[in-house]
Amino acid sequence: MTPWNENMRAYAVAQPNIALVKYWGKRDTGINLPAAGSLSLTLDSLWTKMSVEFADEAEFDTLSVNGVPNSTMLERVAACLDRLLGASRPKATVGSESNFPIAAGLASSSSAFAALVMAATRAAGLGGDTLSLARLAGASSGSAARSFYEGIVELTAGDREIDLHCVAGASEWPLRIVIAVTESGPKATGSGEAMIRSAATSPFYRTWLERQDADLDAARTAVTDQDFDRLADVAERNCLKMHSVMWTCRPPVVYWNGATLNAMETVRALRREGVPVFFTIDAGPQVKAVCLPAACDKVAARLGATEGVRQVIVSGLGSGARLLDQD
Ligand code: 2P0
Repeated sequence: MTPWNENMRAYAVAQPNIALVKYWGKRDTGINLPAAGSLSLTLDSLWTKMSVEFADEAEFDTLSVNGVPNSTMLERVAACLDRLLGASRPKATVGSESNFPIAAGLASSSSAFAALVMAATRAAGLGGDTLSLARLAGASSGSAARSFYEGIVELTAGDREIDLHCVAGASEWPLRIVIAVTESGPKATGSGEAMIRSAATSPFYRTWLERQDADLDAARTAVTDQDFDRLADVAERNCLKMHSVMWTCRPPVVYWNGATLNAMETVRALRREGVPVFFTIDAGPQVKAVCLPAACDKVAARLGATEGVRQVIVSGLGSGARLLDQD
């Protein structure tokens, strides 16, 4: 029996994270174990808040996203709660609120599942240190595990489980992230499905995985040395390698649009001018430019003026998932 929280409800917040060395591929789809490690930045200006309330008398789980009932994500949310508490758990009313577009390549599943696991385990009165909670969240969304930690985070993938640690705290190397939003609608192919397709059909997948440890070592060293140029080189290359794997799938997975290329070219032009900035792109068409704080205003202005860019969101590095007061 779980020692349920007195009122069986809790409230939590988590920030999404953006990977510089990407997670793309699973060692075990059953337990959602990544095939290789990754390194990410936890953001501070984007957030997902999640309220979870269990009720013995409730007949169904319900999910609302920004106040609107959502059936698309309900199955994944319910499966996450079953994994945490068993299928005979009481049904839950789950409410999610985010200040950014979901399922659009802005890492919404990382913050959503981190906040969900944080709130649900507390509502159920379960304990757990940060690493245990991160592992539980990772079983539902691989990237969510990283959102339990602040700043610059490394995830290593063992044969049976993941490990995580903070490589640099949010204030230790205060990088800025400028997100160029080129499209805010949901993507056509989910990243989980695209990863499985990559493993099954891309001729580059095996090579991609073989070189992940070397990229992870290079990125970790660049962070600990605060060597921006080395981090820029490894991150851009790692991103382009991941997209090469996607593009060579059958059928191909191409998340970019014309404005994605325009925004990449803006970042390249800034770099040629000596501005410390580099790009990364996830499973979506948005371009994330990472820069040193002094360059942030210039990067935001130039990306904002790039053809096809609809919105620019600026963020620093943020904290790991945490509980909020109920009211
Ligand atoms: C990352 N992505 O490292 C990579 C880069 C997308 C592109 O982690 O299948 O939605 O649920 O474990 O958590 C996508 O993450 O994937 C992702 P699942 P998830 O950020």
